[in-house]
Amino acid sequence: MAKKKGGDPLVGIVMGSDSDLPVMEEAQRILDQFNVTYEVTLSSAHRSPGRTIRYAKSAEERGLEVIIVGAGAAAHLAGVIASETILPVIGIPIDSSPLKGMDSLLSTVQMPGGIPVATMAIGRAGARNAAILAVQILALKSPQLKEALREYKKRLAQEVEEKGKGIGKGPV
Ligand code: RP5
Repeated sequence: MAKKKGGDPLVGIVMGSDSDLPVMEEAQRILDQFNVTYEVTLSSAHRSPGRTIRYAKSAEERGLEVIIVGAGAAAHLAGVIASETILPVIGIPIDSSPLKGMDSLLSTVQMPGGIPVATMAIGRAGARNAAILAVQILALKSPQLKEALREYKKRLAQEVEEKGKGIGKGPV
């Protein structure tokens, strides 16, 4: 069912189509940076509903702690998975349709009350942030991940300082 990366996976990454992979690889890249283990699964709420439900129902007992879901167009995948698990589900709207992700943004973020999906930005930035949010959730019980997140934020700030030097002299 799934491709596993680095031991027992803590994060499940699910996407609705192999065409979503280039965006979802950004989430994998960030989890790799933090040495967080994950598995990657292809399943569609529409084309393979049975497989999707089996995935969601078994996620917790298989040891996953967070699920990241990317889907495009009329994107029901994150909501369907969230309906069958108590694990936190982070949704990434994929810009794969003629509406450039506005359709998937609305169908992922506008969950009716009772079944939350933590919805990120459309596309690659959303995939990146989904992975960081997953690490933040895991960090609640991991001092190492907390420290790694602090370092990550420091690096982001340093990059701005460095890039700022190339732009010109500012007040700070
Ligand atoms: C969604 O439909 C997938 O998540 C994908 O973003 C979109 C298009 O899928 P393909 O037709 O490229 O397989 O279910």
